[in-house]
Amino acid sequence: MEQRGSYRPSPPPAWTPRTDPAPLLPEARPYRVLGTEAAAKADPALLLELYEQLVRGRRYNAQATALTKQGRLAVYPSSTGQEACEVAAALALEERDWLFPSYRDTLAAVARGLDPVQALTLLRGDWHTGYDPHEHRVAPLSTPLATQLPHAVGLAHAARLKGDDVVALAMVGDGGTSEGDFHEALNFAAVWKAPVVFLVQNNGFAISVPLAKQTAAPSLAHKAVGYGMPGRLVDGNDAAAVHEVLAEAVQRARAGGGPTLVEAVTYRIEAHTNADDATRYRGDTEVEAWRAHDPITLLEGELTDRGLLDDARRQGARDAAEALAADLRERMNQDPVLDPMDLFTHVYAEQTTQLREQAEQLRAELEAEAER
Ligand SMILES: Cc1ncc(C[n+]2csc(CCOP(=O)(O)OP(=O)(O)O)c2C)c(N)n1
Ligand SMILES: [Mg+2]
Repeated sequence: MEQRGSYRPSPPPAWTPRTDPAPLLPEARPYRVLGTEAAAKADPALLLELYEQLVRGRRYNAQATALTKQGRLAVYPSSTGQEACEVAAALALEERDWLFPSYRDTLAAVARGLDPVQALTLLRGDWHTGYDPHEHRVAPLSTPLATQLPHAVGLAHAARLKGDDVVALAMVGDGGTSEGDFHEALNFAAVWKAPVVFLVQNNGFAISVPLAKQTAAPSLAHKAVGYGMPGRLVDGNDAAAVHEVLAEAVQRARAGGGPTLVEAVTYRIEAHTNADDATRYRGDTEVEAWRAHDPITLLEGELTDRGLLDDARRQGARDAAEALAADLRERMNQDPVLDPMDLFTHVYAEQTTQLREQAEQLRAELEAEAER
């Protein structure tokens, strides 16, 4: 900087250069693998596994949506169109790692091995989480936006302090990035170099609110730079690309390199949930354009092109998906046996006075009803 005159004020005394932002910047365009040179290097076994899981996932979404219409499921936030993110997130982790899903990420939990019916307990309104989070290391599906993120950071940081080789992958929506919890989680993850990966599924909407009304950032991946972690921008419908980017981020976290923020650009094909009418805030043209960029079609094209997918294998994937749907249908059609008093257990280690009073009130009402 050019000096003026003879006056020489000193620079700010405590300032030292910090992180160079350039290496943290995300790609200018969503990273893609399918149909590019990079796809030729991808492991055929992995591509086939991704494909089979995508087909199963799409069928699971359709079946769960049908169950809402039959009154067997209270609500289902479908991830149709977003299956590549769901499946890649599950497959990028080792068994010992932890997944922190949001309410839209049932599929990721199922792809990680969770019982398909147990995964729907919360959305059925039956019980608390409905599964043992420790069994498959899947945290409860989180309905309050972004609250799963500080939990993921806490678990990852604690694991690092204990010397456990564990990475946490936390999933959040584009709308969730406006929450204070998002900021707090990313800030401390970076300061502590916690082994955590943040996957933002930018599906265009937070219910009816489009991304343009959500943020003025150049991209959601750019937010990473402000926290001092790398941001990655990936085509969220390209299963091979999402898997590659997440696997790299997981590896980086495991090696002590700290967190990464991944923005996967995708689209919510269905309405927000069965309780929402998406035609009130978006047009068919947009939906059709995304249908033409379907995650299953994209991967099927690559596999067929490379001679990796024959008719028998394709049929096998469809049959497995049908079997999953049939099992889901059958078990979800059985009436659950529930004790309303369970509402009050597993809330606090020590019951509060208010909860005790409410429990007594409910018990009295249930007894009175039974006598009638
Ligand atoms: C803390 C909090 N505020 C508001 C809501 C109500 N709410 C439920 S879903 C949703 C939209 C979230 O959109 P996004 O994060 O993009 O996820 P998507 O549903 O698209 O997967 C809102 C505002 C909530 N669940 N939690
Ligand atoms: Mg969204």
